[in-house]
Amino acid sequence: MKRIVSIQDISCIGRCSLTVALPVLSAMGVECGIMPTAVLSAHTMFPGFTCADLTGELLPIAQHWKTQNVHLDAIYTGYLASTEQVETVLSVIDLLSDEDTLLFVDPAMADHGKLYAAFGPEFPAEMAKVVARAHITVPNITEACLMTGREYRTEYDEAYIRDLLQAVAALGAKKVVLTGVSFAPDTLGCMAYDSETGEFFSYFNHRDGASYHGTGDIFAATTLGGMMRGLSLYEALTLAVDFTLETILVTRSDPDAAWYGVEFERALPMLYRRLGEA
Ligand code: PXL
Repeated sequence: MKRIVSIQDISCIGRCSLTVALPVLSAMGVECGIMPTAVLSAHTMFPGFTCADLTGELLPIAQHWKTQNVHLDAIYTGYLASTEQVETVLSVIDLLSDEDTLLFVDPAMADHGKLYAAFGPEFPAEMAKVVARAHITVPNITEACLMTGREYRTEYDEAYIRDLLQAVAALGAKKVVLTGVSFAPDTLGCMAYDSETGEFFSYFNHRDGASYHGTGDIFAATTLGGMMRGLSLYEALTLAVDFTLETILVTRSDPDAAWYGVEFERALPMLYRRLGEA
């Protein structure tokens, strides 16, 4: 079984980051170790959230694993707690990566044109240092714009998305996937760019009107899980778009979903089914 470690926060309530990555990757048949970057009472959309930054724990955890020869097939970074934490995370990546460790980076820090509450304007340039190392990175359009200095637009064409993909690749990432891309009112999906082959790829499914918190984390975990199970990036992205939509469709009637996240638990059987067919 493949073993990965996910470096992101524990938000104690409000499905996101590790409370999404762990169950999704487990359901996909991938061992998911964790390295919590912070413990928050709830994700940062909840007013008054508490946050204990765990920067001081990260290197000791990594050093211990090193003494135990822990092998990681992938390192998956998500929400990081602070600007100061980024250098530590880079050291952890250096310490724990072998030549065959996939570095998968979700620069989870912003959406809908705005940084999340915990971050100041200096943060995107720091996060760009992690993205620079990535074999695969999965920013949304806001995150890509903040890291590349491009203008954030809600109306755009394919040329705008291609330029953004190449701008993120120019930071150093080998394969870039932009999430939340939509060229028509009733479709939503992703567009990807492989800087080594120069190829672009996109996949779209039906767009549900509502937008929910934590779906970017579901998309990221599913993409990585698919790849760890032997799918190509393109097959994994197709599964991730379809599964993310499914989590939204099963959630429609839940009035709490805007805060507590989508009821992805009810959609997990789709992952078993689809991986069984792969
Ligand atoms: O889903 C991204 C995310 C992860 N972790 C925390 C967050 C958010 C988005 O707001 O606040 C703590």
